[in-house]
Amino acid sequence: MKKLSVVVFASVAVLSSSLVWAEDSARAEQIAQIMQDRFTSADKNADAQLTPEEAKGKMPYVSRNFAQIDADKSGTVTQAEIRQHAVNVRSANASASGNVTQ
Ligand SMILES: [Ca+2]
Repeated sequence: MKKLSVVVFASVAVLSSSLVWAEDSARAEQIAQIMQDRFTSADKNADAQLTPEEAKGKMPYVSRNFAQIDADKSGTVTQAEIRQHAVNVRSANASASGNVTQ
């Protein structure tokens, strides 16, 4: 009987963490979509890269953190660099707060 309640508890724990993950993932998808729309609208010459001038005004966060996001120091940022920057910031914040990320 004790074993059964442990199994039930474990299943509930797994289920709730999956639900939290699904919500996070839906939110992440939404954010990714918004980010992509803003990127596309900022990318005036449609070369899939933003110059500091293109980022200015349209993507203020990218504009402010341009040098940090431009990982390969090419003078432009791509969506991949912005995504990678977001991942880096998120894991840095998680380690700072002591939370464990997935
Ligand atoms: Ca561009």
